[in-house]
Amino acid sequence: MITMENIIRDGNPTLRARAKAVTFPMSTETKELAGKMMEFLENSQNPEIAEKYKLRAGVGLAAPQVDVSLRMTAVLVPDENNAPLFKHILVNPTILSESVRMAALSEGEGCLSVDREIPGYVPRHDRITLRWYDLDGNKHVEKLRDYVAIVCQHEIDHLNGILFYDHINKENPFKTDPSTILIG
Ligand code: NB4
Ligand code: NI
Repeated sequence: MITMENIIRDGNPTLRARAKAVTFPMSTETKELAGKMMEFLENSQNPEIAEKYKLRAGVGLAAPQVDVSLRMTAVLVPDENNAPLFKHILVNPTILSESVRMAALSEGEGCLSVDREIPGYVPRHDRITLRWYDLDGNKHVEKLRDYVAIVCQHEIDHLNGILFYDHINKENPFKTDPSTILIG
């Protein structure tokens, strides 16, 4: 299983690299990695398991965070009843279109690869149209909004070597333009 020891931290050059596209058919090894990434998210959201293995809670995990420079990420966003609202392995995700309207999490963002807390709003597109492939190579296109859209943008940033704090306003971390909506 993936634990915090398998997650690389800010300073490791893999986190700043542009990850390579996954080619199809996917290897058994890469499919197994995808399964383990999703298992990590499930474990991290289970209070008993998270406590036992000292896992930080996560709603997303990108392959570069486990030092595999491939364009693949797991996303597990639960609803209020802890039922999966968005649960997908995104392979070669691409944002096809994005809203002009921006959104940011009111609590800011944290990253499993960044050990310190960095305060500030992270402006992202409020709505995106996302294309991705699943493990079998089937194409998916979905319109995503608000929280789910923000999580997917954080994960896609990892595939491009970008970390959340790159987006925070250096002079005034909590400054956003008036059209940015706050979520959560
Ligand atoms: C990715 C997120 C950071 C901001 C927003 C949030 C948590 C992460 C990083 C956007 C994407 C991981 C991947 C949380 C969390 C709310 C939902 C459900 C029940 C606990 C869980 C806690 F843990 N970020 N952590 N950070 N990353 N919400 N929640 N809750 O997930 O670095 O690149 O279980
Ligand atoms: Ni992250």
